[in-house]
Amino acid sequence: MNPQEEKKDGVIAQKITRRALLGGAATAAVVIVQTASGKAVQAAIPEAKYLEDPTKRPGVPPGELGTRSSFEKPLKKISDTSSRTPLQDLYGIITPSDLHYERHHNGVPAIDPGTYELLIHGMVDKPMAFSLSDLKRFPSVSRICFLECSGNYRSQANGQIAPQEICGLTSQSEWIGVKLSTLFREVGVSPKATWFLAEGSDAAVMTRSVPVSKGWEDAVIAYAQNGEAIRPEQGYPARLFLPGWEGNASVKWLRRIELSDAPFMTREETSKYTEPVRDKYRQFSFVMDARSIITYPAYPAQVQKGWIEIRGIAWSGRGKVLQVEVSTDAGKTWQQAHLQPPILDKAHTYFRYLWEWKGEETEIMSRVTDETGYLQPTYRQLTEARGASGGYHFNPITAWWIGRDGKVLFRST
Ligand SMILES: Nc1nc2c(c(=O)[nH]1)N[C@H]1C(S)=C(S)[C@@H](COP(=O)(O)O)O[C@H]1N2
Ligand SMILES: [Mo]
Repeated sequence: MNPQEEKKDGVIAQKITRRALLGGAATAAVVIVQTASGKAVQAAIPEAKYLEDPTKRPGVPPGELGTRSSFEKPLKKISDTSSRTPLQDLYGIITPSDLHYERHHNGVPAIDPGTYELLIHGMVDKPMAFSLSDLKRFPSVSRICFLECSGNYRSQANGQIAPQEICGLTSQSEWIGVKLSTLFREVGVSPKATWFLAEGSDAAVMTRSVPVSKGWEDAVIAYAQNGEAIRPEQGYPARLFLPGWEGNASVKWLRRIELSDAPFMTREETSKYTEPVRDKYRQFSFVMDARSIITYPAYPAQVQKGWIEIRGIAWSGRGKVLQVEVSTDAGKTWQQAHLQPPILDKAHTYFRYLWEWKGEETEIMSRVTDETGYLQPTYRQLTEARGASGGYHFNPITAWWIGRDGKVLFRST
């Protein structure tokens, strides 16, 4: 093919200029192309790639299930009771359902949707059992929210640790279901009821006490996730979903809700899911504090000198993200990052900050402020306030160290 012909084709011509401007592979030919403003410029084109004829290789026909490109291999990182979302491989705010983190206290049960029932009883006028199709007959609601385990922190001296390992126990989906308040009205919850027990039907029979006020406010009984039935790993056929609250209380494979006037003091809220604050233990600390992390550049990425778009996610269990600041000088100065819409309530929000790296050794980090004015703390502030490092609800600013060779490593503080 004669490259000169291509100057007639606006679309291809633009691709050539972009490629040439970005200075990719070795170039063997030059073509005159028109820029968007109509100016004629000379652009070099990488010959071999450009001249290949795709009509000689018919593509794969459509299939019943789509596939991920074989060049892309994002994987969850598995430990025995959880698996973590590869945050460093993702874009935007929705976690592909098959990459949603998982945390099971005793495995994923197999539940038949045909015989599934959710019982609501206790301090109610009329105890009722809802089948899955009963739940689906009520008006539905959609929430795009993060779900985060309160144990979502890992610190290691080793710098070869990716965002996934530091905080991959957070993921985001569109959750569809019925508002719990709708079911509360249906059964006639007593005005004296202040807590409810949520019980799962997994082998762990996970139970948590939740304030009734959360049920009236925004709790959802979710049966769908990102356009399809909720996945077995996420609680098929239905789970409790509590926007902004620690993942543990969003009981999966939900089979029973019991209304009461006191918390139930289950194992998950006495021996677990409480955290040290000085010499005391904090219990029922449901809300997830604001947090952010740079997901690019981050280990295992390696960067080159020039312009780099720093990217990451920020979120808060208390509402919307108000601002994200980025530091490229180890926290000495902070610059405002751009928040990429949509900026949703209790949701991962994507942020970007354009930075020219000149090759110096440095540390980059992000910090979020949520709409309540809460500012993400440093590791030191957290450990000073708590009298302990790590534990549940640990959301420190995360730094990435960049070496002169462009290697990016986790900077443990
Ligand atoms: N029934 C039941 N619900 C459960 C759990 C469980 O083991 N069993 N794990 C909890 C914990 S600790 C978390 S962090 C979230 C994880 O939800 P996911 O696996 O959909 O990410 O579910 C919670 N709900
Ligand atoms: Mo969790």
